[in-house]
Amino acid sequence: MLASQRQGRISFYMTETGEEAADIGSTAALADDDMIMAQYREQGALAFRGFTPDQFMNQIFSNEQDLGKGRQMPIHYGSRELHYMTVSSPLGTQLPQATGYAFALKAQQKANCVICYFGEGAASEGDFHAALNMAGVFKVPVIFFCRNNGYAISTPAHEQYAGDGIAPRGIGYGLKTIRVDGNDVLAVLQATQEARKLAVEQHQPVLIEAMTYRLGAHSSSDDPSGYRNKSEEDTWRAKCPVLRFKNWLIQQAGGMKPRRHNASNCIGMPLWRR
Ligand SMILES: Cc1ncc(C[n+]2csc(CCOP(=O)(O)OP(=O)(O)O)c2C)c(N)n1
Repeated sequence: MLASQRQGRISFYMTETGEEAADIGSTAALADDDMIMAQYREQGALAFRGFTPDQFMNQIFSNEQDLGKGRQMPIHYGSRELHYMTVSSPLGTQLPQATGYAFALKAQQKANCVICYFGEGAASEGDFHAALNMAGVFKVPVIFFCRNNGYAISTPAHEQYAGDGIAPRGIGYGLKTIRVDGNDVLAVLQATQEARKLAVEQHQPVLIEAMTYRLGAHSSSDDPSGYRNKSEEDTWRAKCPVLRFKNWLIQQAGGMKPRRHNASNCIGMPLWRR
């Protein structure tokens, strides 16, 4: 899809390289009819729910089979059938919407929850604070899932906030809060299973902060070599969640020695470095 953008076939694209464990591991902990309110970098969650490669293509090419009928920019996916709210561009809008949706689930006495994905950059929006405060006060079944991937486009996390990340804000608003290694798919799965129990069985809103790294560019309009160096990227490439899970599976099978990950065998190597 990124190659299609480079060939001029589509206008825009965004990858989630390096963050696959965060959204896929968390969505795997949910019921199929729990609502997903995504930011834009969670196509793994949608794929996990069963959105097909053809459906992704239909959306990014804005053709007549696109569920949004070509009204949205590429990557603004949505599926009523798969309980995936259509992505909207203004940062943070999904956060208070998630609280409201969860409020309705509670009012209707449904045994479901909402998961709301967002980045650490979006957590600087006022909507983040309104959403968490209302969720804490009304005790609604929502899981706020922060992908702390180190950057908001070119702004590094240490310029985004002066405190200790996003997790302490959950405690401040009276939410159960979990910080997890976002590159460990099994840890994310377990954390979200616990969060779902709290949300659905006790109407306890939960904040999960998954620590991860955006290995790719922000979008097809971005070139990260302008604001970070290759050695930093390589440090995180070695913690690639896909390779970690692969090595774990091999170990479970009592098989080959796990391989270290390096730039030459990277899955999803960014195009601008090829
Ligand atoms: C209200 C608003 N302000 C600014 C933007 C431009 N913008 C789009 S994505 C982005 C960075 C968001 O970073 P983060 O929430 O950390 O998510 P990530 O891209 O790292 O996954 C910005 C500033 C926007 N879409 N909406």
